[in-house]
Amino acid sequence: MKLRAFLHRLSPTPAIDVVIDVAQLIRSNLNRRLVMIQAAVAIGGNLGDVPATIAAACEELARHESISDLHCSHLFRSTPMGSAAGDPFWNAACVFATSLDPYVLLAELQRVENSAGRTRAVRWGPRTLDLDLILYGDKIVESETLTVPHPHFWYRRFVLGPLAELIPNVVPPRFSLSILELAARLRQRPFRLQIGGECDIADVRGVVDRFVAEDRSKEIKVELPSRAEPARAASLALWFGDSRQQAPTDDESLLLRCAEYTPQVLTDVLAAAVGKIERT
Ligand code: A4P
Ligand code: MG
Repeated sequence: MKLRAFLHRLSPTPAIDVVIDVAQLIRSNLNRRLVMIQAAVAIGGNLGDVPATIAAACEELARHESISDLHCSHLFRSTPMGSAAGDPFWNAACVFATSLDPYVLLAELQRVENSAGRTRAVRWGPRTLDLDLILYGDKIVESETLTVPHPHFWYRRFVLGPLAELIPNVVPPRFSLSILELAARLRQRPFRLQIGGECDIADVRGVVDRFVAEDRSKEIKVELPSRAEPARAASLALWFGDSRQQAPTDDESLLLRCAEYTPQVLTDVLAAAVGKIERT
């Protein structure tokens, strides 16, 4: 205001107001562009020439005017998660600085998915390209259309493996472990799985036994939750049902709240947590 009065004194014409307004608009736009947030994106696909699709997607993102310093991980091969998932997946990750707001960034990721021929007929079905926003700086977003940090990244080897190449020391908001530590925990053997909540434990054990029987090397040790032995020692704690107060751990990053127990939920979570990934 002081500046406006000063300039008016120098040039007492209405045109000076227009000049000042335009200058302020340019300055606020420049300021907005200067706020760059580091975003982390998980990349996956198992339909078509996925390595070529991933390379094209990374190039397209890197060319975006509001994205800079884009780095991509190596490509990984991974065991498919989900009964309808289809063939083994290719997975990767990229990190970049962006001035896009998280919702605009999500729309941009979906535009790139669509341009790679992505269809959405089956949940967790085979796909040409999946781009999930895992982290957006240290921001937490919880809405109908966007949850960041991504709610399921922390128990998925096919997300953590590639991400650990790029940002090993980043500790995601609400977590007490870094990306590298979260990835290392899933490689612990025996894999200590704690289970609790409103489910039939014998039933759950049956599912785990069938899962392990397919590949003995997974060495999964199932434990019941107990206050005496905190879940911090576990590789993963699953809580079926939503009675928060009875949860067996105070470390939310260890605990997956499965709203409803089905053998498929447990099998999918286990496949993501202990399934093989291989860097290519
Ligand atoms: N959405 C909410 N939060 C986010 C976020 N942080 N990032 C919403 C991206 N999207 C987010 O996603 C469904 C909706 O989630 C979006 O409309 C958005 O508003 P989608 O991509 O259309 O559908 P989807 O991919 O089937 O669901 P989702 O939840 O992304 O699936 P997942 O969990 O990624 O699982 N096995 C292996 N080995 N490797 C894989 O990469 N991927 C999947 C897909 C299954 N099995 C896999 C892999
Ligand atoms: Mg997705």
